[in-house]
Amino acid sequence: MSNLIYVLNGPNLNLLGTREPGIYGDATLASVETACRDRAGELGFEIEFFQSNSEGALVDKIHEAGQAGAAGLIINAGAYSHTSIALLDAIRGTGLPCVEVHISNIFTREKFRHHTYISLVAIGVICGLGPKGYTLAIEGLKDHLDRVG
Ligand code: CA2
Repeated sequence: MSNLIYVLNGPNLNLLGTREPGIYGDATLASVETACRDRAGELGFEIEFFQSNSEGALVDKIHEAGQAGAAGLIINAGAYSHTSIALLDAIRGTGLPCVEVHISNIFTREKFRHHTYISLVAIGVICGLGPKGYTLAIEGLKDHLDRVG
């Protein structure tokens, strides 16, 4: 089985650590990437880490993960989580196990954040635990792969 996990980030997450620390904390996306690589390495995985503000670029990256035969996907699609049937279809099309991550607790925020399309195909959803959610997602994905392959 592949040891490659794709960690994908959607719009505005490149701004992490620069604004709105009350909601998203002060970690930068670069520090999230480092934490993901470190934890994945400890568990025997490699990471392809990607951020885009463009929905189409995220769809293309999901296709790439499928074609690469990745072990799985971790995705924080940002606001596209709440709007994008295209991302839902792309993830479903890969057949890869996917863990959805949100830094903030989307259920204590505006009602329009309470629904996500990606949760319809995710094996699990982590939200509200800050950037720690990404490394927890790696652990959850590994447990899933150990159980069901
Ligand atoms: O909590 C999350 O991780 C979100 O996916 C973040 C998205 C938001 O639209 C989702 O509802 C929940 C927004 C990301 C914006 O990130 C920023 C970080 C710092 C400064 C400004 C934006």
